[in-house]
Amino acid sequence: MTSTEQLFVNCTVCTMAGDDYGLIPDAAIWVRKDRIAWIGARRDCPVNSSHRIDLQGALVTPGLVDCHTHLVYAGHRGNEFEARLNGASYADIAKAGGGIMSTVKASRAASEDSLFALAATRANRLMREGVTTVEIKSGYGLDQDSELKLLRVATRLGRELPLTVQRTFLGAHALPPEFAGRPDDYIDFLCQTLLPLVVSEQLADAVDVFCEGIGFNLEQSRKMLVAAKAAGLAIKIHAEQLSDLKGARLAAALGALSVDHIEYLDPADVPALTGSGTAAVLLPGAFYYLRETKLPPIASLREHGVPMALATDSNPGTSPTHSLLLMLNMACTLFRLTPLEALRGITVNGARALGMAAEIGTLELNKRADFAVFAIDHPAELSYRFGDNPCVGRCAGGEYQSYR
Ligand code: DI6
Ligand code: FE
Repeated sequence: MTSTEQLFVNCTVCTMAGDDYGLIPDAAIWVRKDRIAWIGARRDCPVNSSHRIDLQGALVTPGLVDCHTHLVYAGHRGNEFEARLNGASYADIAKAGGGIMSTVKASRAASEDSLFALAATRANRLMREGVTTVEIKSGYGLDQDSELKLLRVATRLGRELPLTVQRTFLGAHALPPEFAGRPDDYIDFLCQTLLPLVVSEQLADAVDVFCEGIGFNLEQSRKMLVAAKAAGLAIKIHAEQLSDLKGARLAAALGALSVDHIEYLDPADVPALTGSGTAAVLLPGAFYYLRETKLPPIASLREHGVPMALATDSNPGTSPTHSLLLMLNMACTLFRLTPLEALRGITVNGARALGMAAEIGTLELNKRADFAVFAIDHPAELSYRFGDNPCVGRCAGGEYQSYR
């Protein structure tokens, strides 16, 4: 075996391929460069090598996928959290310049280097739990230079960290003050001026839009997503988070990779998500933090076989967390997902929500050598505990790091 070949032994593998966990006790994983060259029961392993890594009886899952984050931003909103608990309303806070626009102000003022340092710290917290792929949106710039700056930071994170980064252009996150009262003009600016620059600099893999009463309406969302498709980018949507504007139907009809939040998605609209392969991305962190009570239509998503992904929605306003493992417990406790469904949500279905299922999300021959190592006996323990991190090692593209 050469130095780019490693044999991992003495572990239970949870492949997440097929209808169950895909458990292989006393397994071996042969990694060659950044690929899985062989995986199965150690007794059947075709290679015997001195360059072996003993995982000490740990449980190995596919590398975790956080398929919805807003990791690149400056400032925080802890003051607003305190104000709200002292009785201030969202309207009071917005009037005082709070909310998304306070994060936009801080992000516009921050340098690319300082934004990189802030986001890298957040990404490292996710990686320490076993995350190997993360989706990162823009959306706190809302002008040409700042949106490009945020996307350059996201691109740099993927280049400088042992982490796969999928970048999403979310210029249609909120209406900036320069376009106050003129949302249609802002959408035209995004589609005709900013999107072409994002594409020419190759700064995004997908485009997203916040389709909501406090965001953009259905027609403005359609315009943004149609322009994104015409520019050759994948599309996603923040839909039905606070009301039912039929954004999920629109995005699925346009072939979106995912429809995200969907607390207010009408169960009767779920069949419209099938056929296009669109994944539903559940975001229990924002649901919990906003003390939302309207549950996503989980039973209908299950009935119609819509892949359910799960993500942190890490952002300073409605989901200020850097723990994807916590989302597992929240998905089970708040949304009543089973532990198997929840773990699918941050592995194989997280990969689907990013259009990366051929590359990652399960532990199978020739997939990327992305896996997480946990000091637990059964995968359900990952959802059972909350606020705990049993990750003792992580392999990203064949680069292994032990945390023991
Ligand atoms: N939905 C959300 O919950 C966040 N953005 C979005 O589209 C809120 C972002 C923030 O409050 O900073
Ligand atoms: Fe979000």
